[in-house]
Amino acid sequence: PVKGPRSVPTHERALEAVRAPAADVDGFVREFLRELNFGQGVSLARATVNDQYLALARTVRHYLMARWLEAIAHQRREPVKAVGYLSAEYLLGRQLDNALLAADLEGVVTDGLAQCGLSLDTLREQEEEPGLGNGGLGRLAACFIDSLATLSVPCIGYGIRYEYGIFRQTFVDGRQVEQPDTWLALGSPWEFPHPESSQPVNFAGHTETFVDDDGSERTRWVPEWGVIGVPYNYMVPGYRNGRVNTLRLWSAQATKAFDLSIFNGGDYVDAVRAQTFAENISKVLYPEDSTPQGKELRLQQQYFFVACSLADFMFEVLDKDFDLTRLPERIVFQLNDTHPVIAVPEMMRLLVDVKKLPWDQAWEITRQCFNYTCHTLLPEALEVWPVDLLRRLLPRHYEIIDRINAEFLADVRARFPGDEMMVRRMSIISDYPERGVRMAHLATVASGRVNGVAELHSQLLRDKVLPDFSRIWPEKFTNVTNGVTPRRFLRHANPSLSGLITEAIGDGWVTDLDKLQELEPLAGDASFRARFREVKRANKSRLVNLLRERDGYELPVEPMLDVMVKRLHEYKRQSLKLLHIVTLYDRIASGRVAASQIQPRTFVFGAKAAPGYWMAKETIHLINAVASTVNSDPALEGVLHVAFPANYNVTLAETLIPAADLSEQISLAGKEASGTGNMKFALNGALTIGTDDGANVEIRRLVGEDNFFLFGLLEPEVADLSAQGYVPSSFYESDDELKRALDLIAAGAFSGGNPDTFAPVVSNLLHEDRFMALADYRAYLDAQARVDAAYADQDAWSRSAILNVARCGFFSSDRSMRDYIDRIWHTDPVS
Ligand code: F58
Repeated sequence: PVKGPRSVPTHERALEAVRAPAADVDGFVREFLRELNFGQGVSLARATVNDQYLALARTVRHYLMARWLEAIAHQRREPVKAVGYLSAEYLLGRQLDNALLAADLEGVVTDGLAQCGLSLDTLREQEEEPGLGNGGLGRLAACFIDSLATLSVPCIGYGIRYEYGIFRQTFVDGRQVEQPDTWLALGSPWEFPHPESSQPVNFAGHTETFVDDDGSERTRWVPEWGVIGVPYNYMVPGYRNGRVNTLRLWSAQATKAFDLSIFNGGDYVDAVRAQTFAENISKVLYPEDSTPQGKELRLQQQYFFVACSLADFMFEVLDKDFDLTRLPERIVFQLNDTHPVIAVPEMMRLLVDVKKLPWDQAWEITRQCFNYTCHTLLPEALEVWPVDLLRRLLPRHYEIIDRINAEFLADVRARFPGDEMMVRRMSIISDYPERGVRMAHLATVASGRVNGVAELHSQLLRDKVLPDFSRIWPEKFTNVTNGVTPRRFLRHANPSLSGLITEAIGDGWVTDLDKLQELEPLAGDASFRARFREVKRANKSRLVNLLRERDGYELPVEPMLDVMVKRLHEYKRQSLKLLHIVTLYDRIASGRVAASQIQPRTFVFGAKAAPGYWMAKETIHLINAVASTVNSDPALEGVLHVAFPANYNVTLAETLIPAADLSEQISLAGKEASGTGNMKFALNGALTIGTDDGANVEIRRLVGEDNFFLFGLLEPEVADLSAQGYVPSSFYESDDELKRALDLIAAGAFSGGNPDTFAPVVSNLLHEDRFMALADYRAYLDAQARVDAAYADQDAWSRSAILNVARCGFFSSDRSMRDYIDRIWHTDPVS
């Protein structure tokens, strides 16, 4: 990489006082027009909406720039410990409004744009959200970096700048069709490329031993090929506290040396092909959710971004000659699931091979620098890399892993002599079904702390996923319940409710969400309840407008709005939700219940299926089929409606969640690690119907059981039923309504009479039903009947909804971050 000189002559330094433009309307307009003219190169009269948006984004950046540069300089100067958040995904959502909110500029910008004859509402719609994540895990990372900046904790988020983020979902004849997400196409005003800080990353080749100058035997890696990682920096502004942290995302580029040699050989076509090959590494986000992809490109991505990130922190952020034995005083890396775990052998390689530290000392340092968060309970979601692949792509790393494992197993044998079964169970390298590296074991061995993401999950992690590890190292395991940022998901997403809350208790809640408790007495105030209902109504009209503009869709919102939005996965049980809807449909269609006796509802689904997850895609097709049948039946008009807007993403969530009355959190107990959508809904005043799973457990405990609709098997009951041998068809046989619902689908009632269309879905439920939807069906319908009864009393419902808001302060990601700091990181904020 080209490393330009960095130092600036002193006389110039004195001139370089970075000053934000004046934060008033005139100051803004001047800066905005300057950006439009000189940055974008157009006059106001000729500017397209995209020109205007880009100029606006750049103008807003200027207001944050001084603080950002200050934070970066401080990081170099002062010996403070930073958090290095290592995550393959950041599901950021739109940046403009977040920046305006953090910098308190919304008023000035609205007025300034109006002076130019422009509207902020139009410009904000121009932004393509960076969808650099799949779902909960990626969104959590985005919430966490927001909270750390707001808490003034120094943090660098490290990740990948995917050229294509999560696919854009469309429906063709009710089936999901994926389109590439071209989020960079119209310009990316929020990023700052820094090619001068590029990092080389190597792959493949072999290792060899040699005798060093000091006579010691050492190993070196002779790689076969390499790429360059170019960092792109993003601002992560704290909420009105003057702190701006950095998110650094890496983009892969071909090395000059690599293609020059081929160019010189005269083969232009091959040279360009080499470039494409290198740049493929950061081309696209893997859209798999819950089950990892064992593909080589995925391992390349993982190693690519952690190699760049470690070198960046150790040799760029810190001085080149920094005493690395003191590294743990300056950084703590958090491994967001196993995707970045290859960082562990990489750090060992840097310390032992490059910096020539003794192995034991390097291991001591490494163990102090890493902690690991697990986000799953599904065994198939635990990453295992085939030994052959890992050894071919990263031969030196494989050797290092092998040695870590050998030393670890020696330790296990010393503690439990003769227990070879235990040794096998715990080994980082498994023998069966093929030789593979169990990344969760490597992460656990190398980390100071291992945490789950909700109380129940952390307990199951200890007892069921990593039981041997928690037995030998009980103190290593801890819980940090997830949280969501109140800035994006309440203050920004729900301005009406925010206004009402602020009027009642002041605006301190935005950074201290526990303050919402002060709303509790107002749940008993009839006029407050009426205003709260008014807010819901306004949020529903906002949603209607959005869907009309976005999709040309007319959403009926008079009825209760019942929402299930999350990735499509069998364990989350969208099929159970469908069985409820089909049963209501059948009750009316068969005349068992008069339409007038049904509590009217609008059901909204939002869900992407992994492109290769066949059953999930069939379920999407079925949801759309049920929607079109239900919505075109005149007898159901004003009674039942099913909407499935395509391409659910962060932006849609921001309008959808504040409008919801009922939040569907219906995974099989013991399968959803935490959930975070559940928190967003409760915080926005929706009541939850949910199982005793993930963070639902804590939500219910906090909001009170009267304000939460619990149903379904408990986790130990699931385990028992499984052990007995679960027979889904027995539930079908013994519940007439369930039988009718499944028979209707099977008979083709939603597929134009064609019984084949959904036969696989029905057959899967009837004969396999891995996630026990049929076992929970009756309990679910009963709970839905309780929902109907409760909703009939609007005033009592509002009371419960307000109590949900008042009691959910715990679910702020600020609190999660404080927990990480206290239990895991031991870092301090900077003043
Ligand atoms: C999610 N995991 C959990 N994984 O399912 C959810 O319960 C939890 O609330 C959330 O993490 C945050 O802790 C999740 O989103 C992924 O998307 C991975 C992407 C890469 C492949 C494996 C799944």
